[in-house]
Amino acid sequence: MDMDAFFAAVEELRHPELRGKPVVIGGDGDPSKRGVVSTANYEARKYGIHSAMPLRTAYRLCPHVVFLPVHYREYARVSRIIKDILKERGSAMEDVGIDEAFLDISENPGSAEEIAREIKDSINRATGLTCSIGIAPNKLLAKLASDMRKPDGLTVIRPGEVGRVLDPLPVRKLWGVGPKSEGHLGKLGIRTVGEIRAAPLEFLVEHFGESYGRYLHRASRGIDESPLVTEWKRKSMSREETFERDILQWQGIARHLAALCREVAEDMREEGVKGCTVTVKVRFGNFKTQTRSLTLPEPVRGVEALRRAAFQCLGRFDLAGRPVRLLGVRVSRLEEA
Ligand code: TTP
Ligand code: MG
Repeated sequence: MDMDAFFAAVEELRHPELRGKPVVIGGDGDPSKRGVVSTANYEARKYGIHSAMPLRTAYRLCPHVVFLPVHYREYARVSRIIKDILKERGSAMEDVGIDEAFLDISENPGSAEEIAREIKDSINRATGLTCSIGIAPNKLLAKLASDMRKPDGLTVIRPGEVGRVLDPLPVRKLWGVGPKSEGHLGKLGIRTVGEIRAAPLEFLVEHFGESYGRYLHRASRGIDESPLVTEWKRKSMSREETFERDILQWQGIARHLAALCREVAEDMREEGVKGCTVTVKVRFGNFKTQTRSLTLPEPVRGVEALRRAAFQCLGRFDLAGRPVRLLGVRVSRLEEA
């Protein structure tokens, strides 16, 4: 499930007079100042305006766009309502970002399409907003499907249709293919998912390395066995911090991570627990959220061991050039100290 033009849609609810007008949400809403587009509504996208574009450029493309500042707390409030609706309707939910989640409905009775329709109705009744839902046998395909008929879409990819649906798509549509890989694939004459699928595994491994080459080989066939990551289970202790301003400098991130470790270690000491798994969560400036975990042979309890593990996790994020908006530390698999 992915909400449609999320920040803009929430603002349009708060300001009904905006309906039908091109709207851009970003920075403090002043296109003469520095800042980028968080999102544009579908009206504004007609002018070529999109997320991450400088506000100034958006203004140049369409001077009569209505610019509004980001009211993150309001969007987070609406997001919680939506996630609560989802959680009640599946056996597990993976929270991907402020406007996006995976829901496991494989154990639900009834048709998946009917469940999706009911979810769309409930979200719309509770918030006044529309979302797009993709139904598929795995996360990779469900994510693709959710994006295929935006806004207010509902798309099903059945196991037998994978080739027909995937083959014509540009490579960028595959999860994990960014602009860099797109360029690299393009130089090899590969522009569609079908063309990746036609490439031999050895060819992909030769050009993209063992791990990513194999990933492309599988993903182009719609194969994905990754489980839902239901983060922040209750049997854990965690602390997180959203920054006043996104942090770009590694030193700043490191300082906050160390402070969070101290707090979690203190919480653990007070509760008299220790735990084996340490997880670091990073939410980037674009609100996409990732976690990296480390499970140790011996449970950690002191701040020193926790910090070592957390920094090992931090080292596994690709932080270069990506502003960080939130940092979290969690210790799970708790037992009594
Ligand atoms: P998206 O789901 O990528 O975009 P969207 O919901 O605005 O539009 P769509 O209908 O295509 O799904 O992102 C969700 C919200 O996250 C978006 O409303 C604003 C925020 N965001 C940023 O702040 N910066 C970004 O670069 C992106 C991509 C999103
Ligand atoms: Mg969205």
